[in-house]
Amino acid sequence: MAGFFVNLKRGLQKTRSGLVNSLKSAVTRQDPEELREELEAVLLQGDVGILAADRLIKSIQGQDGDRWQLLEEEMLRILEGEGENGERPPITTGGPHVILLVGTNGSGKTTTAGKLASKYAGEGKSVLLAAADTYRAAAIEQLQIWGERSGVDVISQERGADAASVAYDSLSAAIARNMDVLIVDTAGRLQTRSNLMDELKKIRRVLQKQGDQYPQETFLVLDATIGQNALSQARLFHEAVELDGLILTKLDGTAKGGMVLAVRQEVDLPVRYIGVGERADDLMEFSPKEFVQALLE
Ligand SMILES: Nc1nc2c(ncn2[C@@H]2O[C@H](COP(=O)(O)OP(=O)(O)OP(=O)(O)O)[C@@H](O)[C@H]2O)c(=O)[nH]1
Ligand SMILES: [Mg+2]
Repeated sequence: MAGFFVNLKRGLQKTRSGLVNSLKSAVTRQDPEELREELEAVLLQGDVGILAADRLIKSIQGQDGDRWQLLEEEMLRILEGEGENGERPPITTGGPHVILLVGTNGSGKTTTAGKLASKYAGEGKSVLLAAADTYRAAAIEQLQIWGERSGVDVISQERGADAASVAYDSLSAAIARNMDVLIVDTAGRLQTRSNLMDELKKIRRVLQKQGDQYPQETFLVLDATIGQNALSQARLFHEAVELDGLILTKLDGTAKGGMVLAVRQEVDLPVRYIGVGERADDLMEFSPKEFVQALLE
């Protein structure tokens, strides 16, 4: 098995031994009412969410086939989504590909920025990091440590500087230096605080000033351990800054990895990466098929 898949399975270990083991026992129920009740209890316990749980239960109820297989197929359909699951814009050579990371406090933005920088640098791309979290000096240092590890420069200003100005300068630098990728880290903020959401809108606006294409991708970084709260976070951030996708972190730390299904079902945004640990290679490109396989097989 590829190292990637082993790592993914290891990252999902808690969910595998919590949710998946109970599911295995639930699907063996013969009485239809018992089957429904037990499936529902197990799925909700695993944070799969009402709507996705309903779909999964219906995919088995009254069907003849192998129940495990039916479940696997329906999970895949949920994760592949229906609407907005289009291709990601390719990283071209016509100017930097800008990735803007947003999210609530402690969701894993800075770590994800560092992991992404390391990933792209490892692929031979030229990468720049922007420290647009100017609230805490520690935030800038944290990003610099990630930058040093992968040989990536970090554009920053002093603590307290205007975050949008850091974003603007970083994009100018990325253009001037002919960089392939610019990753912008931002401060954690509550989705319900309108002044903080306005700051994010301003960051997007100043990036767009340098070209309509910027930022090519805005990702919400979501902590997978917060459960159904993630749904309202995703909706409000999407309203404010038009997200292109989600990054779910800390899946290694929860038995409730079913929330990946909940967000995919209830918020029409693709999951692009998942975080399954604190190391640089613990960020994985999300593939519905591999995810379902690593979970159920
Ligand atoms: N186990 C695990 N820990 C993670 C993962 N991603 C991030 N973390 C940890 O979560 C904590 C918070 O991560 P940060 O990257 O600092 O989060 P942030 O969103 O930048 O936080 P603020 O800037 O304060 O809003 C750190 O201890 C990270 O190491 C993950 O996928 N798995
Ligand atoms: Mg941070």
